Amino acid sequence: MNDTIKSIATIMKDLDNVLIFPHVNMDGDAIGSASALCLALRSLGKKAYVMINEPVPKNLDFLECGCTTTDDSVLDDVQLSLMLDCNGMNRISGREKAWERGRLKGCIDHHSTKAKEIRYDFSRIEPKSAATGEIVYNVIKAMGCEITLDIANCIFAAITTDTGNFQHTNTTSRSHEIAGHLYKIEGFNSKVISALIYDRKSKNAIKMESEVISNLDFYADGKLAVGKVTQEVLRKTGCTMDEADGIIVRMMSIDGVEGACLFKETDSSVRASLRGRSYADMAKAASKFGGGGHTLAAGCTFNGMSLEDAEKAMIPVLIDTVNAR
Ligand SMILES: [Mn+2]
Repeated sequence: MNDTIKSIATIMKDLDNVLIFPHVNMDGDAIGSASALCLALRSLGKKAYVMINEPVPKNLDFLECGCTTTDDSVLDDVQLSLMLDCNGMNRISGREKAWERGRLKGCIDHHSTKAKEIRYDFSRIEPKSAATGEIVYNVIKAMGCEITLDIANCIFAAITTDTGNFQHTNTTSRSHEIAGHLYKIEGFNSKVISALIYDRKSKNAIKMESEVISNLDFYADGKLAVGKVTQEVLRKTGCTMDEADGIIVRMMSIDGVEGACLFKETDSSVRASLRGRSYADMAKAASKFGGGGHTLAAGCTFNGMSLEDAEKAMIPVLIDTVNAR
């Protein structure tokens, strides 16, 4: 059962020391909504931090707003550990110790695949919200906080990234309404934020994108596109894996593609990012391999598996997924 925005706001207003946990491989919604909430809590005189254990991707660095920390012992007493834009322990891996410090555990998320291993003292999961940033915006308003320019930038970044610039089918009138409110904040400029997020790719990243795109495999009469970011591609182009983020968007822009899968090879695992266009249930496909996400945007990780084996396991499932109609 979901707690109401109002009751969550009331609980949060009563707490002084809060740690916020965005998910691993953080995206604009994870770090944007985490920093927005952190800034709002600080504006109420509370101590709050966004607990991370990996660098914030370069194109999202402006969303840190002085909120992030990697220090497990940053607060003496943690009254609340709050999971944001995710709801299971595997999504905050490497930060379990810090998570356990919270006397209360809370969760604000919009992913429909629910983890059951945590007993939250309060939680709100809205699968119909395009971004966790939308829910966080409402919590911030319910706490009576002013939407500062920094908070507005964070919320806008959260919504624009999770809706693919308001193009994905998860976009609702509320996404636009909240964005509309942000335009009224003095100094707010959506173009500036979009340019920071989308227009700071390195030349090498563009080279990597070309390399991956020119080697795509197609299945199911072109309905499924599969790409690979191998360690070799990274070496050859001098890129890091976080620079591969936009490639799947390009794959989805190909005419006739209903589903896309981008494999990302690391030393010890293979991560599959999945996207669907209209009917392909990618969350279901990902869940077959212990992953999850949204219907049209999901992912899973193959631990200790070669890229070849991951492909062998995944592609038949994806062919069925794009043919399921
Ligand atoms: Mn999200």
